[in-house]
Order: sequence, then C-alpha cells, then structure tokens
Amino acid sequence: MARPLMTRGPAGVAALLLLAGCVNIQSPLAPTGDQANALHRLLVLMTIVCGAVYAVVLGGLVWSLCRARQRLKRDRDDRLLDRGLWTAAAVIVVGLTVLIVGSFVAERALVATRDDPVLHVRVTGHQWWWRIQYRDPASGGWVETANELHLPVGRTTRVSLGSADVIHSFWVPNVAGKIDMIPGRRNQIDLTPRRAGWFRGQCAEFCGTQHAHMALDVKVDAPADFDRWLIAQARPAGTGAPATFVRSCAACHTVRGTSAVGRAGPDLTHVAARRSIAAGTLPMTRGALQGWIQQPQALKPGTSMPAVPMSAADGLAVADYVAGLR
Ligand code: HEC
Ligand SMILES: [Cu+2]
Repeated sequence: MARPLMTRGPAGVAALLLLAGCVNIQSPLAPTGDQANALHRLLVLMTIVCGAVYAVVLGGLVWSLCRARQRLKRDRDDRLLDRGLWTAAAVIVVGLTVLIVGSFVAERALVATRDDPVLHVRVTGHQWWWRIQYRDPASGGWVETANELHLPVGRTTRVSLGSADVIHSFWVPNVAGKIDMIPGRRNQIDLTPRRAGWFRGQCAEFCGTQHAHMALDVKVDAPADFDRWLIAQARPAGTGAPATFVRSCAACHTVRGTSAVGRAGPDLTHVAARRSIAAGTLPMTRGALQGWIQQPQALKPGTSMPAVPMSAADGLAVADYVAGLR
C-alpha cells in the first residue's frame, strides 16, 4: 500500500508543497478576476517597496558595523551619518507615497465596475453552508441553489452577502478579495472573472466547529453556458417525491415542483448536479449521498441536519430519489 506523502520525510513534504503549487484553484497569487488582479498588483508593489526599505536598513546596519571598527576621523563620520539619515528619510517618504498611491489605485479598481450592467446574486452564510439566490433576468424572481456558485466569464456579478446566524466571510481568492458576512447587514462585492474553470472558495471567518467544512465550489463558464445553466436551475424538479422523503426531509428542504418547501437546509431541487455535498465535505456520488443521508453527524459532527431513522429500503429509495435530482 502506498504511504501518504506526509510520512515520507522532507522529500515528501517538498513533494506536497510542489503539488499544492500546481493546484491554483484557491490562491490569491494566481488571480483570474479583475478584483483579485488589482489586489495582486498591490501585493507585488508592497513587497517591492517594503523589501527595498528592508534592504536599505540592513545595508546601513552592516555599513555602520564595518565603519565602527575602522575608527575614521570623527568629523568625516558625522558628515556621512548626516547624509545617511537624510537618505533614509527620503526613502521612507517616497516609499510611503508610492504605497498610498498604490492603495488608492487598487481601491478605485475594486469599485470600477459599479456602473456596469450586472447579474445580481444573494449569498447567505449558514452554519455551515451557503444559500445562493440568482436574480432570474427572465422572470425577475429569485432562483435558489446552494454551495456552488456559477459565474459568467468576462461579466460582472454583484454579490450581496448576509448571514443567517454568526459572522462568516466570503472569499474566492482567485477572483476577488475577502468580505465579511454579518447578521443583520448586507455587504456587497463585485466579481469579474476572466478565466473559465473550477475554483474554490472558503469561509474565512471562524464560525464554529465545522468552519473548515464550509467550502464553496465556484464554476466560471462562458456566458452562453452560464445562461443555459441558470435556465436549468430555474426549472422545477420533474418527478414526485417518495413518501419517506416528504415525511422525513421536507420540513427542512425544498424540492421545487413537489410538496417539499422547507427552508432550514439547502435547496435540493438540482442537488445531484452539484459537484460536492454539504459545502465541500464529500464529493457528489451516489454512495456519498447515501452515507450523508444516513449519518450526517458522523461526516460533519454538529451539522444542523439530523440522522432521520428509517428502514434500509426507505433509505435506498430516498438516496435514489436525491441522486436523481439533476
Ligand atoms: C432538521 C432539518 C433537516 C432535516 C430533517 C434533513 N436535513 Fe438535509 N440538511 C439540513 C441542513 C441544515 C443541511 C446543510 C448541512 C451542512 O452542510 O452543514 C442539509 C444538507 C443536506 C444535503 C446536502 C445538500 C448540499 O447542498 O450539499 C442533502 C443531500 C440532504 N441534506 C438531504 C436530506 C434528506 C434526504 C433528508 C431526509 C432523510 C434530510 N436531508 C433531512 C437540514 C435537514
Ligand atoms: Cu462560516
């Protein structure tokens, strides 16, 4: 059996770090959105300016240590010290000015999309999952889904953020900066992704024991694909729900088109079309769904979904039904 990389000493750790470097779906150092780009430029500028100041200070320290041994004439040393201090003051003033201008430019870039025609999305944090609602351009109503955010490439999406319980924080580092989700208040962030593909977000404010299991899959699509996806999401589910589902699950979950209209948990109308289960806790497979439905507390201890006792046959029927909600 293959041993995990971590147990293979320094070479294993190095290999892990290299692997981590390849998977750039959750990194502010691999920006693929306008807002993340602006922040990345500011980060580079800060690193250069602070690095230069650090080098100058250390250079001065080394220089003065060497000078101290040579016992030069006093007045000549005084003159050099004078000049050195003036240079240091100038470097600080110029460096701070560059940083102030840099932050101002970055800040402007973050709000530059303010007047664009945009798609509106509401994201609400729950312990420990994400409720996601799209403003349907066709009907003007809201289309609800959960735990997977889809965005059209090259267009600006305005996300309005809130929380149903504690403070969470919305962070999809490849696309934009981080912003808190605060109960009783709505914050806004614009996302303008420039590259299609899968990315990963993560709740960035400790929000309870399963905070680490509060991830967000993000799919950036060509606008036509995105429009198709939204139309599919707006459709109700086709088939009627089995009686066990209505009895055991409908109090908390909605499946549009059926009598299940619960609001305590994620909308399940198209849950099987998502990539993962329970905010990135498990990959979406038939087996994982069945395991989650039988033992949510074993897989995500403390989650608000209880294990509902039911016969093995009923369990299979419910899992089959949920796995078919595409
Ligand atoms: C008391 C409320 C409650 C009941 C009853 C309940 N659930 Fe849930 N369910 C939740 C909550 C809350 C979550 C989100 C959990 C999390 O991610 O931490 C959830 C998550 C899920 C998910 C994952 C959804 C996603 O977007 O990843 C599935 C699937 C699911 N429930 C199916 C069921 C089924 C099937 C039943 C009936 C056997 C059921 N649930 C009963 C509250 C409930
Ligand atoms: Cu959270």
